[in-house]
Amino acid sequence: MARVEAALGVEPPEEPRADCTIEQRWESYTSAEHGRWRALFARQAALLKDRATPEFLAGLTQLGVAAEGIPDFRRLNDVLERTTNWRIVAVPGLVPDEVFFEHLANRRFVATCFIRAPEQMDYIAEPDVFHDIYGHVPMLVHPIFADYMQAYGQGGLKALGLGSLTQLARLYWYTVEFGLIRGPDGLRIYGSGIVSSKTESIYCLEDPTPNRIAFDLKRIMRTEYQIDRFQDCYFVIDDFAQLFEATRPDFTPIYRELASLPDIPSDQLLPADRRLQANVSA
Ligand code: HBI
Ligand code: FE
Repeated sequence: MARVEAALGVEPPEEPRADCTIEQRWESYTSAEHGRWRALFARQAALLKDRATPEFLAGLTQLGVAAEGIPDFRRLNDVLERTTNWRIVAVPGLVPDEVFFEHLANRRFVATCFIRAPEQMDYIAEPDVFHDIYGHVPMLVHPIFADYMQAYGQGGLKALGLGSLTQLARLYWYTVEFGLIRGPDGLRIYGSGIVSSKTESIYCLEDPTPNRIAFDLKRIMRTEYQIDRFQDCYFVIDDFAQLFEATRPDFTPIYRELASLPDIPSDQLLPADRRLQANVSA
C-alpha cells in the first residue's frame, strides 16, 4: 500500500512511535486549515484582551503564536527551549495517561496537530492544535508555571502507581484547564480550556451562575467536574507561586486522607469555601 501512495506522491499516514509522537508535517496543512486557525485566533484575541491573565498574553507574543496560521512546532520550540527548556511534541490525539505524564515529567508538552472541522468551531470535545498550542503553550513560557507543569507530570506518574489518578486529574482540570487568577482589576483567566473557548471566556468571569472559590488543594481533589458543559465552579489562585507551592508536598498522605472523605458535587458549596465575586461585566 505504501508503495502505491509513494507512486502517487502521497505520503502514507505516519505510524506513531512508542511514545505516541509523530511528525507535525507543517508543510501539509491546507490554506483552509490555516484559515480556521486565523478565524479562531481572531475570535479569541478580541475576547481575551481584558479577560486573560497578562502572563498568557505575554506568552503568546513571546512565542510569536500569531494570527497568520497554524504555527510550525519547530519555530515554537526554538523559542520555548531557550526560555523554559520545554519542547512541544506532536501526537495524533489523546494518548494514554502514563505516556502523557512521562512526557510532561520530562518537559515535553504533548500537542495534537490536527485542527477542528468547520462545524466544530464553537466546541470540540477532544483537544485539537488550537486548544493545545493557543490554549496551553503560552503559559509554558512562564518559569513558575513551566515548573508546575513538570511537577504535575511527575505527580501523575506517582498517582498512577497509587491508583489516585482521579484526585490528581481534578487538580489539572481546575487549574491548568479551567483555572482563574486574581488580578489588580478583578479575576483573570489562565486555564487553557477557557482561553480556547468562545463563550466560556465570558461566562467564567461575569456570569452569576457558577461558584468562584479560592484555591484549596484538598477541596479541588474532592470536587467532581463536568467535561461537556460550562463548569459549575472555578477555583481562583492568588498567583502562580501558590500553585507551584501546592505541588511541593508528597501527595501520598493527602490521597490517604481523602480516600475516606466523600466526593463533592461540582455545583455544591461548602461552609468553609472562601467565595470570590464575579467581575462586573466588561
Ligand atoms: N493526551 N494528547 C493528550 N492531551 C491531554 O490533555 C491528555 C492526554 N491524555 C491523558 C490526559 N490528558 C488526562 O487524562 C490526564 O491529565 C489525567
Ligand atoms: Fe488541555
